[in-house]
Amino acid sequence: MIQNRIEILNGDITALGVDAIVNAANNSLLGGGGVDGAIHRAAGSELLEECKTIGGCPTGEARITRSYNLPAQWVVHTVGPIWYDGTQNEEEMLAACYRNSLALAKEHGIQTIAFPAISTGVYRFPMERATNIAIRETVQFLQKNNQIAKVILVCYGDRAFKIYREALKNILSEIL
Ligand code: AR6
Repeated sequence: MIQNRIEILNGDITALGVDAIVNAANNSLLGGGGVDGAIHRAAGSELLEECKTIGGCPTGEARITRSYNLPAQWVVHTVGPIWYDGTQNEEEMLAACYRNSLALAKEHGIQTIAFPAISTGVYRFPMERATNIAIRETVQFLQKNNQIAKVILVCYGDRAFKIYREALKNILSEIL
C-alpha cells in the first residue's frame, strides 16, 4: 500500500540510517550551507574528495556517492532550481530532482531513501508548492516501481512538518 511506503519525519536527515539520503546540493557539488553543509560535515572530508571527481551536476539531475561517516550508505546529490517567480520552469525542474534521484536510487538497488525539502531553503522555493511536487512525484514513482520500499520526506521544523502532513493527507485522499 502506497501510504505505508511514504513517511514524513521532522528532524535532521544526517542522522538517518537509511540506504540513501538525498542532498540538496548546488551545481558545483562542492558543498555549501543548509542541508548540504550538514551532510558534508557529518560525512567528513572524503565526501568532498569524491564529489570533486564528479565535475558538477546540472539543475534537475542527480549523482550518487558513498557516504563515509554517515549512518546512511549512499548520498544522492541533486540540484534544485533557484526560485525566481515561477515562470522559469522551476516546478518542472524540482519535479525532475525527485524523479531523477529516485531513478538513480532504483539503479543502485536502494530500498529506503530520505529526501530533504529540496530548494525550500537558500533557493527560496515556496514550501507549499515544493511540498506538493515532492509528494506527487514520490507517489507516482512508488506506484510504478515496487523496488523502493520506503521514501522518507524529512522536514526541518514544525512549519514544514505541518505543511507536509497536510499535503500528504490531501494527495492520498485524492488517489485512494
Ligand atoms: N536535515 C533536514 N533538512 C534540513 C537540514 C537537515 N540537517 N538542514 C536544513 N534543512 P537548503 P536549497 C532543510 O538551504 O534551498 C546550499 O548552500 C531546510 O530547512 O539546505 O535546495 C547548497 O550548496 C530547507 O527546508 O537547500 C546550495 O547552494 C531544506 O532543507 C543551496 O544551499 C533545503 O534548504 C541549495 O538550496
